[in-house]
Amino acid sequence: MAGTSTPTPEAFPGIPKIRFEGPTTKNMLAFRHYNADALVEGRPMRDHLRFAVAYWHTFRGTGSDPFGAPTMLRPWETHGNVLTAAMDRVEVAFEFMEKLGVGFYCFHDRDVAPEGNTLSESHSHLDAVTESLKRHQDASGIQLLWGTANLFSNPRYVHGAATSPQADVFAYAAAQVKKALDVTHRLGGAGYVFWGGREGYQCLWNTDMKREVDHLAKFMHMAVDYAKEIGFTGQFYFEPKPREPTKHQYDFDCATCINFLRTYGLEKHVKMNIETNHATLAGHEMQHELEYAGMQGFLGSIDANTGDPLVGWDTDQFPTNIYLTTQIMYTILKYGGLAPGGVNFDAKVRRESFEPVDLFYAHIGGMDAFARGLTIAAAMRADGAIQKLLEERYASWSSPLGKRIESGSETFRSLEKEMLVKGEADACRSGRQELFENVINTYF
Ligand code: XUL
Ligand code: CO
Repeated sequence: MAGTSTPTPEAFPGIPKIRFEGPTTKNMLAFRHYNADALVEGRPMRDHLRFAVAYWHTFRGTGSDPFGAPTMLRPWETHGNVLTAAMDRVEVAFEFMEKLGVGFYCFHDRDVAPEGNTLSESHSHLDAVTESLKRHQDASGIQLLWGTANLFSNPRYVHGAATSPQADVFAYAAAQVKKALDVTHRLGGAGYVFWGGREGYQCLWNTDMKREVDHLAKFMHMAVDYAKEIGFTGQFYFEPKPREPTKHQYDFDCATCINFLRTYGLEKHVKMNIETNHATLAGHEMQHELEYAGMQGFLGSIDANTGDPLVGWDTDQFPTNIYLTTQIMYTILKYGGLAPGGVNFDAKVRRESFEPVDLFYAHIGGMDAFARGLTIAAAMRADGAIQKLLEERYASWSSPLGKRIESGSETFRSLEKEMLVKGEADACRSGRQELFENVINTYF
């Protein structure tokens, strides 16, 4: 059990603490750009980025895919009692996170503790692992960015959880989320995420959509009420994803989610957790999703990853594209940052990268890509060239007519009168897309 097991040997022998060595280092187990203490816009990089490791991919990912068996070499994965394995894995996780130097992690209840034969056995497994997580958090200073519940793997959730056609499945999911909130609270979690694993449909003929979406809202209200009851003040997040595993998920994209939250009176309690690969599946750019959430006041946290342009599913690869991370960080800075959210690597090493050291390469690359994105975005903001071009494009809105329209003192009638006199609008000006893109490239 917990405190009584013999200490496990190092899981990553020979891998030292990862340090910032600067862009010219030859050491691939070092940061070239992520310098946690370096100030950007007056704040340390660590506070802008609030990096988190995703327990499910990094410590539970096996490398299996729809065509093949697990490939990951994880020497610490014992074949003993599942709870013992879960306890040992906590040691591995904290060794990894301490060596990497991240401040946060995220988990689903069932990633950290095995499901038991009954709900009460599952609860007690989770309690045991939670106490170990708590001890490791206290010893290392690493914090929980957010917790969540896995409401999609177990066959009971075949038709969804909060949107299941069966009331007792809804009730079971409620019991599971109640417990997940308890442990997130116990661990001082800064947030709690809802991602609708199977909250959607495969066939509209057998689906009462109105009823299902009403139930989802009821479920989230129960969570908000329970959080208040236990004094959990962490931020709730809704994570959009348009499809996969269902063909349509009710949390399709930011616009859909925000409409849902407002329709059901949840808008004061829930913000968005936005994931790059999910934006891609929705037919949006990540920057679009961030901008949409930001302009509506719903920007909360991000799941950092990327898809593959030639593979159609949610491949959740580590982000290495600096253009992408620059777009992300530019928009995040524009809307005042992420805290209490952060940058959670909801990303997995690819099936072919099966050695433990690959977990380090993957996270180091992702962290450096975000650090680069952050510094480039800050340079763009300091310089102001893009902002100036943008202001020029909208300059007519600062003219007397533009100001009168924006302030609400014009009507269709008054505008018709004005245009009948003028006869034609001023000549349109070029959008200068290539110029914008060229200016952006000057920062790289
Ligand atoms: C699935 C996904 C989830 C959520 C948390 O695509 O992104 O792991 O981030 O449930
Ligand atoms: Co995610």
